[in-house]
Amino acid sequence: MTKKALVTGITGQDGYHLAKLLHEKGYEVYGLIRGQHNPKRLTVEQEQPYITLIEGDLLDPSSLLRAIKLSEPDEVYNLAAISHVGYSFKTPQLVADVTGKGVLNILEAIRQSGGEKTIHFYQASTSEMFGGLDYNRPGKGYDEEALFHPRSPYGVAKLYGHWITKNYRESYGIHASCGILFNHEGERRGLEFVTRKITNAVARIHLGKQKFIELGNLDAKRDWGYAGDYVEGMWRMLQQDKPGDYVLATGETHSIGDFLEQAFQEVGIDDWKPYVKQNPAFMRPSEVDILLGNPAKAEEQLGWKRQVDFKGLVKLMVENDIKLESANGSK
Ligand code: NDP
Ligand code: GDR
Repeated sequence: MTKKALVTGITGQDGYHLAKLLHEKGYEVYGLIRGQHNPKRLTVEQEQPYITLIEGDLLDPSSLLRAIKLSEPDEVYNLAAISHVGYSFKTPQLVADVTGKGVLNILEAIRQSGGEKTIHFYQASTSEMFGGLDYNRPGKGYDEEALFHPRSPYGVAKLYGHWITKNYRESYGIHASCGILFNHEGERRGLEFVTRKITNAVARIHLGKQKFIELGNLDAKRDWGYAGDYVEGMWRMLQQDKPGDYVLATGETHSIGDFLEQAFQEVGIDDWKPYVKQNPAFMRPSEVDILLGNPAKAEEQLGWKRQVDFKGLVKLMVENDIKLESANGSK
């Protein structure tokens, strides 16, 4: 029988990749979309016509119950969130409601629909829950047992989402898994995140449309993988007999400076410094200095491994942005 999946956050980066993967695997895919006039709706309808869109919002529990009743899913992937760490310092209460309590709202909708014994649930947890401080920084990378110390309203809200998911697993026997995913990027990454901001600027500088880029902290290090690889790991978690928590990461870490160097080299520029200005507006009140993940459990138990490496990731993003910016004329 055809499996059915409901994906929240369908208009986001991961929503795109996951819906594509599920469709290729033969699923009937439903996507939760918010707002009475969401400008991204048309893009989804044009690019992924196989998705059935259902109106709803993580802040509106009745809309979540309706979405579950309409889609009757075998699997629910909760990707929706306010996901920008810097923005979460500016709207901390909204982020608590959406990124934190929104997880409770959807878990309750699953229970109230009577689906707690049948639906497999995925929660999009994050490496931001670790915080990258000296005292809890394991040498070989954060794994599922590492200590949490979130450093932003976003990270704190995600930690609530993580624990309420585990609590519903323990309390009600829901097949609920948390993917603790380290940064993953790609062609669909929002322009507000540092990798895409850089690759877009590099493309524009290369094409003579822009002279420099303004960034915040260049020293932070991240474990960057490719989003297309990571959605495969999400799916694998929900195919297990038992639910669990899994880190997905590459096991490598690079600074923003390293990313700049690699991206500018793609267009033949060896010294990136003349093209980068630092602007305190992009600094955060508290920073996560370094993230490095240890994906050993996912590799062993799920047979998951990232395919795209750091160099390959930067290359595909720069090439994609050159293509998009070239098609865009002189704007
Ligand atoms: P994006 O920011 O690209 O997408 C977020 C999605 O959430 C959008 O579809 C957005 O819809 C939706 N959304 C926001 N608010 C609401 C709401 N109130 N009700 C319903 N939907 C809402 O995130 P990504 O695709 O990058 O990430 C997916 C998930 O994984 C997020 O939860 C993120 O926090 C988490 N994560 C991401 C990582 C990464 O590196 N990308 C790493 C670890 C975790 P709209 O278009 O209408 O705004
Ligand atoms: P992050 O991603 O905070 O790791 O969260 P982001 O790309 O926003 O920042 C990464 C690092 O780059 C530094 N930085 C800048 N960041 C942005 N956005 N813009 C800038 O101009 C800039 N200059 C320097 C940041 O300070 C930071 O150190 C992402 C999101 O997808 C989360 O939802 C997800 O949970 C985590 O990854 C894992």
